Amino acid sequence: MQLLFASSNVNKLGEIREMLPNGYDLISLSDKNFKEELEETGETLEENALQKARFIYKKFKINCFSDDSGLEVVALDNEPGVNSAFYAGLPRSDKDNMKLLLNKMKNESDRTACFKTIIALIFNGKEYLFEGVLDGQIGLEIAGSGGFGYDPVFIPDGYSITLAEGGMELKNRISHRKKALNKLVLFLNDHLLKA
Ligand code: ITT
Repeated sequence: MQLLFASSNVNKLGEIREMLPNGYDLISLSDKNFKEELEETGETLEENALQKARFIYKKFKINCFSDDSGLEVVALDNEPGVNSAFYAGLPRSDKDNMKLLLNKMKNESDRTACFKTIIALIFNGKEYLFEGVLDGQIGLEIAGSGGFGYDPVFIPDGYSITLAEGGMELKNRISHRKKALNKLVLFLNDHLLKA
């Protein structure tokens, strides 16, 4: 069965393809020759993920899913959330985003935060949401060079190093994205068994 991933991000595509059960053929927006940027105008990760999946489902009429992720910091009322990618404005810069975050957090003792991924799936016309959360703390300074985004300032619960210091092996094992993906794969496996 064909399953369309509403993203052009090749790293995510490769990761998901490796995890999917045999009965699914994962295709991307590039396979459909679709090159436009998908709109994300929602106020929550759920709204954005659904917005992208609905748009793509309407256009191509095949089972599809999309994802949206972000960092939520308790002391900042769950900022940057949906604004994670462009927190410090344009041009998009991970360094500037982290500097802004650390600055806003400089007098905060509660450094609780989490990374969250929402996957929206439209499967045989029905909508499903899968959530993955990684709990942790915002560090006092930027540390490590692995990963991307806010990895150098995020210390997962149970660890004393940032995700950027832990490297891809740690990230792929415990990440929010992996957890949401696991739930999607369980759902798809279940459907293959029932088919
Ligand atoms: P797309 O092209 O697929 O939209 P993206 O980089 O915008 O990729 P997401 O929507 O998944 O990625 O995440 C939005 C932002 O949230 C991302 O740019 C980072 O700043 C932050 N983020 C998400 N997942 C992260 C992770 O695993 N580690 C560090 N930062 C992350």
